[in-house]
Order: sequence, then structure tokens, then C-alpha cells
Amino acid sequence: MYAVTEDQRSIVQMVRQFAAESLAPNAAEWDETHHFPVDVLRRAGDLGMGGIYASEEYGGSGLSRADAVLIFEELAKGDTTIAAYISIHNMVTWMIDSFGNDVQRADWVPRLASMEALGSYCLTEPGAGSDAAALTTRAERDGADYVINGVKQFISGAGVSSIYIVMARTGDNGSQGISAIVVPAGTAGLSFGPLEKKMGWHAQPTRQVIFEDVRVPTGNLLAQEGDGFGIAMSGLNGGRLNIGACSLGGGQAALDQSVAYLKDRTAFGGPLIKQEALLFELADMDTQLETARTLLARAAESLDRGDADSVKLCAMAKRVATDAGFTVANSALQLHGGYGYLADYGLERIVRDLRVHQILEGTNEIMRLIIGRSLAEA
Ligand code: FAD
Ligand code: 2MC
Repeated sequence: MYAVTEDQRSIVQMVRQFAAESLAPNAAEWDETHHFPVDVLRRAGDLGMGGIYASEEYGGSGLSRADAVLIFEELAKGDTTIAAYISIHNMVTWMIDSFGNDVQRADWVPRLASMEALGSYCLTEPGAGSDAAALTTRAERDGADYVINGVKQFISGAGVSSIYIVMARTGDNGSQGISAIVVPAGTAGLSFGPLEKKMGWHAQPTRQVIFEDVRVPTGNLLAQEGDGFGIAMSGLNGGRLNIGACSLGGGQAALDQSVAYLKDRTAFGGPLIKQEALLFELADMDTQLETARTLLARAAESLDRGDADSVKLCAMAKRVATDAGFTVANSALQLHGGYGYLADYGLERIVRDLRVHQILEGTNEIMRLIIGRSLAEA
């Protein structure tokens, strides 16, 4: 049953105001100048958005996944790229809060929840993306330390983040030989590749993270050796919902702008919104977004409950919402005619930014693989 509670309404109102005042007016400039607004992220942290679904014990907001998808939709209406980074940061906060011991949680969660420290999630490698269990970055035990060697590819926030969760191989037995280790910025041997030049997501840095004999205490291991793949995947279940919600927010902003534009723009003797072909297009856009919103809410509630089919539902919601957001934004661009292609109208930026949501946090083909496997294995 999809119903928004009174509490959720007030959270949405607060986030909507933050997005309208602090994100939307700056989104075009941050995109153009490739500016990562760390100061604004700290303000989001002050509002509780650095640890949305981390427990309150160490400074998290203690909200549900159902709350989180509403929050990310609103943030993305202001700036999808910044919203998406906040989602990745939340994966990091939640993974430490959920799988760390009390010392680790007390050390890192308060700083992450306030966004005083930013987090990066390091799974992908140059030779292992979709097939994440094939990763080769190694962490060898040496006395009381791990010594890490390897390269992580496409890491969001890299170079600016203070805390890196690194999935590294401590054993050779496939996904069971992977561990999750926290590497703080400034550790000797940790370096970053140049900024990647990207189609979108200009307002956040993407770089390689390079480990050359990076030495961290074994006390930085989350849970037990061999638990890392499960920890990484659990983080991604929520991440997939959030990124879907970011696509929804971007798509909704594009639809709202299109309705206003077609009411205003006249051709053939009246406002374009009177053209039934265009009204039907708007109707389909609205329907696609509502379908995505409904499935996101359903998947979020199942993740909150820990249902057995929540992994599959998160994959479905990610696939549907990221496809819907991109399709709707692209249609919105078309509905604006030539003006849609101009940067001033903001739509080409939303299209560029949403395109990558169909690729990262598990490509939409991998989402189909997860869903398909669940059918084959049933
Ligand atoms: P590949 O795995 O090489 O896939 C190539 C193509 O083959 C894709 O279309 C894929 O869907 C398809 N394919 C692969 N296997 C199958 C299969 N079995 N069946 C059907 N089709 C298949 N990663 C992180 O760890 N942390 C980050 O912060 C992060 N941020 C990112 C930011 C950006 C801007 C980008 C572009 C990527 C980011 N990523 C990050 C990496 C992202 O998760 C990967 O790019 C993605 O998982 C795909 O991996 P790949 O690029 O190696 O593609
Ligand atoms: N939630 C919880 N556990 C999961 C899981 C999930 N979503 N997916 C897999 N697991 C567990 C699974 O239950 C199994 O556990 P056990 O060993 O106890 O039986 C273990 O992980 C291994 O799973 P599989 O046997 O399914 O592993 P396989 O290698 O065949 O395939 C696949 C796993 C393809 C689903 C996984 O590699 C995947 O999701 N690939 C996509 C990678 C990805 O999403 N990358 C995103 C990087 S982050 C990013 O892009 C950002 C922007 C932050």
C-alpha cells in the first residue's frame, strides 16, 4: 500500500526547500564550472542527510528506506548530480554503521553523518565492473596491518572524500575472498588519477583511486575477512533505490518544466498544450514517473522489512526508475524544440546527468540478470 505519512510530508517539505534554495539555483553553474560544492554538502549534513538511514546512536537520522527515496527524489529536483553523490555518501555511512564494530562506528559515523567527512565507495576496477567478484585489488596481512595494492576505477568523490571503503581481496575464493576495509584520506601510498572527463555528473569528481603499498591497521576491517562482497552488495541495494529516486526527481523536474512551457508556448493558433499529441506525450511521461515512484516505494518498504525478495525488487525499481527518468527527461527536451537543446533551459543537463544512472550502481542489464536469475532459481 503506497501512502505518504504526515512525518514524511514534513521531511519532504524540508528537503524540497533545501533543494529549491541551495541546489537548484546553482546547478547550471556547478555543471559548467565542474564545481563540487562541499560547503553545500555540509549544510545537507546539518539537516541530517549524511546518514539518512543510519541509526541515531552515532548521529544518523534513523529514517527508513521509504523515507530515503522520498528525500532523494526531492534533492534531485534541485540537482541530480549532487543528490546522487549524497546517495553514495549514504551508502558509505550506512555500511560502517551496520557492519562496523562500536569503535569504528564511534570513530567514523558521526563525521560522515554530519558530512564533515565525505565518503567514497570503491568496488569497480579497470578490469572488473559488472563482474564485481572478479576484482583483483589485494589486501595482504602484515602483522597488525593490511597492505593494499591495486586500482579502483570511476570512484565518485575521489580526491575530496576523507573516507574510502575499499573492497579488496584477502582470499582467492571468488566473492567469498573479498573484504571491506576503510582507508582514510592521507594514508601513505594512496593516490588519485586525473579527473575523468564525462558526459554528465560534472558537479562531482570521478577519478581512479590507486593503492601502492597502502598500509592500514587490521582494525579498519569491517566485520570479518570474506564478508566484504556481501557488505558491498547490501550497500548497493539501498544505493540502487536512491539512484532510482534521483532519476525520478530529475525526470519530474523535467516534466514540470515541460507542462509550464507548453502552456506558455503558442503555435498554430493557441498554446501547444492544446495539441493532443503533446498532451498524450505528457500523460505518458507522468505515468512512467508514477510507475517508477510506486515501485520504488514498494521496493523500499520490502528492504525496510528485510523481505526475501527485496534484492530483486530493488533491481526492478532501479531499472524502471532510471529508464523512466532518462526517457522522460529526453522527451522533455524534445517538447522544448530547439530551446531544449540550449544549456539555458537546463534540460540538456538533466538528460546528460541521468544517462549514467542506467550504467552505474549495476547496469540495467545487470538488474535484468538479478531479476532473471531469481526466476531461474525459483
Ligand atoms: P562492463 O561490466 O564492462 O559492462 C560492459 C557492458 O556489458 C555493459 O553494457 C554491461 O551491462 C554489459 N554486461 C556485462 N556483463 C553482462 C552480462 N552478464 N549480461 C548482460 N550484459 C552484461 N563504481 C564504484 O565502485 N564506485 C563509484 O563511486 C562509482 N561511480 C561511478 C561514476 C561514474 C560517472 C561512472 C560512469 C561509473 C561509476 N562506477 C563506480 C562504476 C560503475 O558501477 C560501472 O561502470 C558499472 O558497474 C559497469 O561496469 P563497467 O563499466 O566495467 O562495464
Ligand atoms: N544483496 C545482498 N547480497 C547479495 C546481493 C545483493 N544485492 N547480490 C549478491 N549477493 C550475495 C549473494 O547472496 C552471494 O552470497 P553467498 O556467497 O552468501 O551465497 C554472494 O553475494 C555472491 O553472489 P552471486 O553468486 O550472485 O555473485 P556473482 O558474482 O554471480 O554475481 C552480481 C553478482 C552480478 C549480481 C554482482 O557482481 C553485481 O551486482 N554486479 C554489479 C556491480 C555493481 O553494481 N557495481 C556498482 C559499483 S558502485 C557505483 O556504481 C556507484 C556509483 C557507487
